[in-house]
Amino acid sequence: MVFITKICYAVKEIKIPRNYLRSKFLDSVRLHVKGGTGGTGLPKFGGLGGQGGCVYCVGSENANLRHMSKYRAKTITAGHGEDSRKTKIVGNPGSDIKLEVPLGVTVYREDGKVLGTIDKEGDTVIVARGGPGGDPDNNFLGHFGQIHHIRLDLKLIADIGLVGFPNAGKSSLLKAISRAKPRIANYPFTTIKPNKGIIQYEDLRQISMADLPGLIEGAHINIGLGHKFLKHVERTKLLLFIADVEGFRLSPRHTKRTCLETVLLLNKELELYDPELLNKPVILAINKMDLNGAEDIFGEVKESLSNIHNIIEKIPEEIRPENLISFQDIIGISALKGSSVEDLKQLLRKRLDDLAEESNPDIIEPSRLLKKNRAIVRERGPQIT
Ligand SMILES: Nc1nc2c(ncn2[C@@H]2O[C@H](COP(=O)(O)OP(=O)(O)OP(=O)(O)O)[C@@H](O)[C@H]2O)c(=O)[nH]1
Ligand SMILES: [Mg+2]
Repeated sequence: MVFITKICYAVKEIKIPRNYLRSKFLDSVRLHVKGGTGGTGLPKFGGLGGQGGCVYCVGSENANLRHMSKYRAKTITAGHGEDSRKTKIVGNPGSDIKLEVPLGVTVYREDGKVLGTIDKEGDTVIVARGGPGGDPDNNFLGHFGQIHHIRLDLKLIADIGLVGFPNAGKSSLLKAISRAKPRIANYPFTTIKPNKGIIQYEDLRQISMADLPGLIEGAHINIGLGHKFLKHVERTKLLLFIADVEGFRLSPRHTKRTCLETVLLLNKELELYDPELLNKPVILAINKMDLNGAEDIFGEVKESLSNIHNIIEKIPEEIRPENLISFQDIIGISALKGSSVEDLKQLLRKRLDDLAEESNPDIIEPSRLLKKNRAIVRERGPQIT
């Protein structure tokens, strides 16, 4: 009896994860792949076995890692090479398998070696080679193909990454600035998976922006959603910090953090995740400027940040970052009312254009460009032979 009661209590204690926290977003998948075996040759007639098929990953705009989950706990095997026969002396090669994967995927092998990255549509990485077919070099015996466990790790490719505490208004800004329709609500962790929106300008220029789940104090020790999603800002060109002008308080049990403190904490969390991230250009947008007294707080925060090296000693150690970010711009906005959102939109474009110019200094002279283009057209165009 005691035993049964114990079991009942044990069942009660198992925590069932809340449904809404079970995100459908997948950013890492492990697969088992195998190249096809080469066909056997025919020594009597010098016949060659067909080469085994290979397994490739190919970049595709419409693919998503969820599609890959059907391959879990299975081995993806390419076709085997055909054996050489009296009636067909050279065996056919085995069929290849092309796995469509989303853009932004890095392919790792089990030993951690990077097999390749997929950034553009059609980018291809070979993940398991087929075995060679039987020929005189291998005594006409076909070989096995490669077998690997591979990991597909997705990092969103976006121009701008939104970083901020929960409830700061990241999703509201994405909604105001692009045509994306993220969920917005007045409680922390409304966003539980990264979203991407496209900002379109009048001249049809497009810039992509990634909205990430909120980051909180202690994310490096896995508090909140932790650092799990920060890898998605690694491949962005520019970071946009969003801070609530009124600061943040997770619950009455937690310390209230002012706007300036949240900015410093974001700086610290990014530094603890990867100090390299601090080398990216960062713009700070202070949101909810429509609230009472926001102008005064904005002025104070701006003043403190311009003078931060002098006051950093007075800041408590638990929120003090070692390397301070120097913000390219500090702007006050109201994502809800739309004020200054247009200014921010233009500013983001300008900063990205400046970055593109910096990283692409050799501008080709127009006459040389014409020559180069003509040569390309000649190579590819119709030719009379
Ligand atoms: N007054 C005011 N409220 C705003 C503004 N921007 C957003 N809010 C409100 O702030 C709350 C949180 O907004 P979200 O856009 O969901 O915030 P978030 O940063 O995406 O939050 P998480 O997804 O939880 O990390 C919502 O109730 C919004 O209506 C603003 O400019 N002014
Ligand atoms: Mg959100």
